[in-house]
Amino acid sequence: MSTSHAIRHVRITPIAFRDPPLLNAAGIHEPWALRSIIEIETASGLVGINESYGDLPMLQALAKAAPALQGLSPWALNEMETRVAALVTPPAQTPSEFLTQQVSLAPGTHVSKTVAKVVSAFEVAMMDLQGQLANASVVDLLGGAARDRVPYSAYLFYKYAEHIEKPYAPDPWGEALTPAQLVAQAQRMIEQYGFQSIKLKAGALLPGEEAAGILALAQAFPGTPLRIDPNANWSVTTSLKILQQLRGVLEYYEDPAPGLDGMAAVARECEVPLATNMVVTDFAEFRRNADMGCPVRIVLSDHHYWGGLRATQRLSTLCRTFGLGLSMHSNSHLGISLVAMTHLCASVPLLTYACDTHYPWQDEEVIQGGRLKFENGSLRVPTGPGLGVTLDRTALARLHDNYLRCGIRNRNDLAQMQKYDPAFTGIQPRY
Ligand code: GKR
Ligand code: MG
Repeated sequence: MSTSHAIRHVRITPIAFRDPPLLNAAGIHEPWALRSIIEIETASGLVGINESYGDLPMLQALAKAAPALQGLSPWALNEMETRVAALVTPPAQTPSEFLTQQVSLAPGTHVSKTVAKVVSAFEVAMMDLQGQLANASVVDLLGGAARDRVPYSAYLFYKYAEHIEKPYAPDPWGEALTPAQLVAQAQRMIEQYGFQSIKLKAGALLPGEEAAGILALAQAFPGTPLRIDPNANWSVTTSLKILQQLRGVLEYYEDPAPGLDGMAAVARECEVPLATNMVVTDFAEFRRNADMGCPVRIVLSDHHYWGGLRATQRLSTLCRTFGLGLSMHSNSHLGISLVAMTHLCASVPLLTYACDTHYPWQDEEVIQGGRLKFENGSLRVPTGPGLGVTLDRTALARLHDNYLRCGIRNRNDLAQMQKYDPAFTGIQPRY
């Protein structure tokens, strides 16, 4: 390859965008969600882009790792991984740090995943460059499309009508704290996006209220696959009690109880498959699940912390070998992440369920052309070179300005909830 395509510059721009007051096991979303936009530029002036986490430790890790790319060919992904690992491998964690992270809902803050997260952040931008060089889309670089569109699910949240701080006008979704409000939220989301399956983020209200929410959805949307995800905020006993109430209604049961041992205890009494983005989050944990006879039957992957698109393809092969299902987890994100995920999901033959996405909860965008359009709940795989999307520089500047002014530097759903309820401890499992 001509050296003119060697990487000569890496730009990381932190951004913030409006995020509604969504409730979860850890607390509540802050008014602004953070991400980083990665731009990798070659000496020839091509720019590969990507989107990743925007919390301070991630920004620091990206900055520390950026020199690893200097002079590298955009094709040299393996060399990039070796260099990144040498630069950013974190020190071993104390047992208490490790435990805190096991229950964290924001995988972007997991120190143990620093290398995987940085590799992923650079890999996607380098593949965007590769695509521009080869005039091929990322899905083709990944081996070609197994499907031309990727299905997503309606990701429902209990929520307040507005943030306590009121930094901008309330979002159009309104309050959702009762079964009727939840059904209205689902109706609105499905009408707008055409989703054909529904996930409820639980672990926020009393478990019985959340079970009532699922039962109301089952009645309102007969035949639509339903999932519930309390993010390990229920004990094994509570998980099993709620399972009884939801018998015959769930497509899968996502992270009801804490830890792989907790999940295994639930699995012994449960005919519904268990899914996770909390206890199988890397290859070592995959092995532990396999050693235990696979109590978790569905892995909800996320290329942002599994080590990238190619690593997730390896995970998909493993899932096939062990007879496990595979789908995708999400966090608050914009279109570049959604498009990268869509290329990836189009490339894996094994994609057993519609993927999660927070996209309907966002109303801003950083790519040219604005918000991406879903058709019947699915997103078409872009066909242009690389990711097939480009940065809207005016929007990038505006979202960076949000970041500079919002004052948030690390996502903290617990501290945010304590503004509403100073007695809230966030200790899990709460029920
Ligand atoms: O956005 O509140 C949220 C979710 O709870 C998110 O943080 C989780 O990581 O969506 C995720 C999940 O499925 O656990
Ligand atoms: Mg989950």
